Amino acid sequence: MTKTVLITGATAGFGAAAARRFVAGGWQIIGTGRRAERLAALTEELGADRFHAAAFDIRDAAAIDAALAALPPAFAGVDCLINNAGLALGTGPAQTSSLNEWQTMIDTNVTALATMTHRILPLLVERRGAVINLSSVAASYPYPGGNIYGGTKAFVRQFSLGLRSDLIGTGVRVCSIEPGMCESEFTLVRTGGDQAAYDKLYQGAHPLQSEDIADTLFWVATQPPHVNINSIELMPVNQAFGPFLVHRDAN
Ligand code: 8X3
Repeated sequence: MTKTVLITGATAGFGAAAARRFVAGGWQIIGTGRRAERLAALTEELGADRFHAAAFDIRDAAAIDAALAALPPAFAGVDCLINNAGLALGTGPAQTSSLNEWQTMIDTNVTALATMTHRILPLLVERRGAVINLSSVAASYPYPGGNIYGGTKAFVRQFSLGLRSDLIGTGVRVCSIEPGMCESEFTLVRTGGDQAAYDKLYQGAHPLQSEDIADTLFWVATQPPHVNINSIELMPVNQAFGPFLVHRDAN
């Protein structure tokens, strides 16, 4: 039987690359996102028999319910949930950050991810499926400007590990994927569309690409049923860890 993966945030970056990778691997996709025209383009590219587009804002719990209720019978079962939708907003220090931006990150990266997981878990238990959550290296390693973003990703990592405990005996697998620097629209969103900052960040860094993450997601999803990959951290070779910050007073 063809397996079905539900990918949130399928309109760009990791989500779109994962949709392509899973279709290439013989799966069918339920792809969610806000931008209906991008989902329509993916449907055109991948075929309506392989890619079912569900356009809604992941922060709207009623819209999640409506989209799930409207799934065509061929897409009604879910073998794998990839909670990819998420974002970072801003790179400045906490003390000058926008509270609205903090709230948007919490609503998307934490509340919406929890809501979607809560809705899909019963389906995954039926099929002994899998949840793969997109966390970040920012979950484990703090850096200046990471503040709320890192906090939301730490939630995703810890929530994933907690799900493992609760789901024991169901056959449902859970993994937290924790990428470092990856070249994608993520950075344009984070910098408010600053193309110069985007170019500078990646220059000479040979960052991860969305296809690298998509390959990792597919590998995790296709492990034998008795194997659970708890978490994976991956970074470009040119990104590593720095020293602790030390502030020295003038006197
Ligand atoms: C973001 C990865 O390296 O920019 O999730 O913190 S990094």
